[in-house]
Amino acid sequence: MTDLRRALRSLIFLIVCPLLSACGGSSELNVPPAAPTATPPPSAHAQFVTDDQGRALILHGINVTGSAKDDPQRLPWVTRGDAERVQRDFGFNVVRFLIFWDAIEPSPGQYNETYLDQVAERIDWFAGVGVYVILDMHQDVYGHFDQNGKPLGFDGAPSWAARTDGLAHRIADPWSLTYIQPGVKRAFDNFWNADGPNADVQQHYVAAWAHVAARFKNHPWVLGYNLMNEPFAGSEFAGDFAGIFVGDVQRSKTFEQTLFHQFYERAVAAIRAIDADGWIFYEPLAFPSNNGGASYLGKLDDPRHGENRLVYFPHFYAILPELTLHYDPAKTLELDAWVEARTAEVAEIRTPVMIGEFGLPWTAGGSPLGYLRKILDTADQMTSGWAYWTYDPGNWAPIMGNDLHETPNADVLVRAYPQRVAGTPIRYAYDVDARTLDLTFVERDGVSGPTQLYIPARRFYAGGWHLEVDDTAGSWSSQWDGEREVLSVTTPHTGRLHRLRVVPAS
Ligand code: IDC
Repeated sequence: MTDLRRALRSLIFLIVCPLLSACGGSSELNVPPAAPTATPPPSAHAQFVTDDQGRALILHGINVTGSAKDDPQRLPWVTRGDAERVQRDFGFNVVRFLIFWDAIEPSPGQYNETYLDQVAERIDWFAGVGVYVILDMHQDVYGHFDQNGKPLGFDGAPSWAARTDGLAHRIADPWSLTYIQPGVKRAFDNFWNADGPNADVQQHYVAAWAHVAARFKNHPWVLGYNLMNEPFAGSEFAGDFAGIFVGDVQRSKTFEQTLFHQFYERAVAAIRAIDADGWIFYEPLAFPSNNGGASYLGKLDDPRHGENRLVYFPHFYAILPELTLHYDPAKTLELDAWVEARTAEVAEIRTPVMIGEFGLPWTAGGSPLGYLRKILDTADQMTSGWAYWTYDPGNWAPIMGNDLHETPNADVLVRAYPQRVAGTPIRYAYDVDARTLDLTFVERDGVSGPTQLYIPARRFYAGGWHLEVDDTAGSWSSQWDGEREVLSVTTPHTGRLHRLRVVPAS
């Protein structure tokens, strides 16, 4: 590793069919068939989240919303109209919906059903337009207040569960530096140390999850549960602030493999006792993984019968562009380190992976849109999808202003993609310049229903588009839903690879 790379690693520790009413075979072109392949090539895409018909789900969406952190009721600002808009205008099929422990359990063992009712009402808005919801138990710097009511961090735990043992803490700038305040670290330590005098804290958190799971387990559009946003190692955090972070990786590694791993296993077991089928999302320690550092958490067990339904849910941020608000496309060290680290981890854990957060203001210098595209291309190559940060009007978002007009980020976040694949995707990719979507997949036993492609026809294909299919057997068919802009393609059961391609008609 070069010195520069090491220094950076240390730093990053911290921180045409639409014109025709029906999209029948006549509008498609056949391309030469691929050679039959008995064994699909190895792929980082081997594992996928699946729908109730066994189809691989590729999820594109957005976080809803950062603003909920400071809302007295901990609710996002969005309306039913926004739920409709994320599907109609942006083609999203998922939202990562922020929920908060302090709203769920304001006093120990007392759950706020009114809050959960309000969350349920909003989930139904998204469900009504066919958008899945991942419930994200959000925290940033542990919680708003410590046990004495003194400001501690930004959101998350109720004050009764924020045991700082009288250690000092104050809000720092940028906000994420607040994590290294002694009182904040202690609150996390008291959370992780599940056998100590504060064992009740984690027990309550896990029980609160079981309560939430009981409430939502039968909801067909609640895809699953994200156990904790951006977990932080407390005093085991590998680093300290001295202008630059110098990491003690071994300490952090030990923590991840013991207390942190055990916490996840407890939370998974508690949810599984209630809900055998919901997908359980989990994040690596945010620092250093957000910015390209490795995670040593290792594989988690899912006690359910059948295939694991755990989803690795890291965030993808690069510190330099975020702090300097400038992205130089020639400097991709941090982004490359992230890909390297996540690829190695996914190869070990064999779990679906999805990016829970990423983002940058479109007003940043250099090439902010290039930054987003690079992450989106990466996501196509190695994940089941992503959720952008965040649906709060402003420079980060695809919308801004009182009239909620689109920002330049919108045209980048909207991409053609396969939403449901009737088998296992081997490869999918959207070429922004050519406006071409490629999908290769292999059939899988037990899967029913068509493959569904989202094609942003109104936005990007004014001249129409063509579907190219490499199945010459002739038994494939397709149907275009112009309102949702979703193309359903039924491919013949040939037992081999299928290739679909969407290209602009002009
Ligand atoms: C940010 C919000 C910002 C707020 C801050 C602290 O955008 O307005 O002041 O949180 O509450 C994350 C976190 C996510 C952050 C986001 C952007 O998960 O909550 O939101 N971010 O900074 N990790 C890395 C970046």
